[in-house]
Amino acid sequence: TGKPDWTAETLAPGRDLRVAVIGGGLAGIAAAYRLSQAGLDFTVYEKNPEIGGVWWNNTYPGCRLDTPNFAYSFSFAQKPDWPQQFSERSEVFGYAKRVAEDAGLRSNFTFSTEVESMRWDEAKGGWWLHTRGPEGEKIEFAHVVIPAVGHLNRPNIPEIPGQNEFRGRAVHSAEWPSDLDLTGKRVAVIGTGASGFQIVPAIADQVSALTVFQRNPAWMLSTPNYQDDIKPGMHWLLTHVPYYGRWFRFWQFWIAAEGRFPAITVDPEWKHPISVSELNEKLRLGCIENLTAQVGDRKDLLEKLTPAYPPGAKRMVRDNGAYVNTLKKPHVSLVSEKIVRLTPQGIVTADGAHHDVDVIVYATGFLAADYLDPIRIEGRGERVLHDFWSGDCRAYLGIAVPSFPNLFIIGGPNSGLVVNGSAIFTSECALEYVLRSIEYMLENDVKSAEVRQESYDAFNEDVDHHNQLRAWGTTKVNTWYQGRSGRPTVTWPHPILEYYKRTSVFDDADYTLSSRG
Ligand code: N01
Repeated sequence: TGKPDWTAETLAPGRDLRVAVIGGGLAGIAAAYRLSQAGLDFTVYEKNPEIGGVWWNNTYPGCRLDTPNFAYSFSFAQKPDWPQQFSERSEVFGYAKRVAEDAGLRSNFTFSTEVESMRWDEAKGGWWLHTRGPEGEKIEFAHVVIPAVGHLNRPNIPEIPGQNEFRGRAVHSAEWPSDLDLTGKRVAVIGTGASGFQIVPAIADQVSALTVFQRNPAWMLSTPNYQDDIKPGMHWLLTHVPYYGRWFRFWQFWIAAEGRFPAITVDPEWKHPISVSELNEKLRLGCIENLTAQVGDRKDLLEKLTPAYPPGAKRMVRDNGAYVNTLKKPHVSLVSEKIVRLTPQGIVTADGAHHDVDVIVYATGFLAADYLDPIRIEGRGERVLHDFWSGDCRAYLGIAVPSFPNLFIIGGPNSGLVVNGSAIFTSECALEYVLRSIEYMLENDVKSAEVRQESYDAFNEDVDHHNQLRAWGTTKVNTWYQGRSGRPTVTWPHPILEYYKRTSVFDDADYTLSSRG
């Protein structure tokens, strides 16, 4: 992806084309960067009081990247001096903030402002946005809207009987209170995905007792060096050798991440109760070997921590050994019994045990299935996006939806590299496509562009078919990348390069276009 070789003024002098971006996380910052390079008039609406999205929200102890930094950073703002391969939250947040500030983009952001609803206006060829911010409700107009809200922005707190009776403090991982002091407390962590996995070792030494409630274990991807400094000499190479950073990024995408792709691909001839192919089995056995070495004589842990689904069926966690070491500590216990209810003093599990706790940490993930909720989006013919999707979000290239003209999503449905890549990369690819769409609209005096149903259907058929050929498509296991029907709604099922290729061309044959004249 790169700087647009056009500006709004050169293509359509004097044309009023306003763009609204929803979300000021990393995808929103990338959008702001490119829109500003193209000289477009735009506003980014951000519900938080600060830039950064998930990196602003998530301040829980131990929060860090689980995708290598050089891949998880903007192509246009490469940073040669990441202190670690998998940086801590403050480092990533600081980077995002600096990129926006150095490019002078802050003034384009409207903070603490939520877009509550949007309605398409056929006559004007654009969207009315109802926003709520510090100055109350406002109605604003944009010709093009770019939602960049991500999938993981609304905490999921499961309903558990007796929840309101619990007298201690209960917090969600993504809403960590700055005044929460866990010193000497008995703490429960519910959930063992990426967040729980990072929180457990980070708080263990502070608390008097730690009980980890696991429903399904996550496969652990051995990453022994994620807390170490980057290898000696690396900073020098990145700073002094021309294009070394680009080469290194390429290596991380196409060799390290893409290299994992065959191991998550289903072999229809392969018959095994858990794994989906020979390479997947190799990966599974490698993970088990690593786990076996870590648990030592704690065979009870080996049994509890070994997943009964293939690796890659849901996101694997980055493991530097700290999690299992923590579980082995005398004041830490791992409970795999089902939680049945809460009491004023703690948690009751299916075996009848009562676990007394002072604090419950819900590391229970996000409401990802209702993508773009709670924004009510009413398109052409009064079609409402969430009714149209019914919990199964879809979009052509993850970007465009029939009946919703001039609405271009980045980081949208089925564009995510959740097992083998970086969300920033696919967001930048989608953004490149959106910029090409706007370029086309300006060049051809287009008022509205609505993706054709046939292109949308063909795209969805293709992703649905190919998702079934991946470990996450064939396995019935809970993940945040399924819609309500169990259909994978987040994952891009092809190699990384394929998304880059498909988003590098805007084909007007995919759209119904109306002109301004
Ligand atoms: O959420 P999750 P997360 N009772 O949905 C359990 C990104 N991320 O916040 O597996 C008991 O993965 C649930 O159990 P099960 C990353 O992409 C990145 O951890 O469904 N347990 C699971 O264990 C990640 O994939 C970083 O059976 C319940 C856990 O809660 C995504 O965010 C760091 C339950 C939820 O796991 C989400 O991660 C953190 C219930 N009723 C997160 N309901 C980086 O480092 C749910 N669970 C970049």
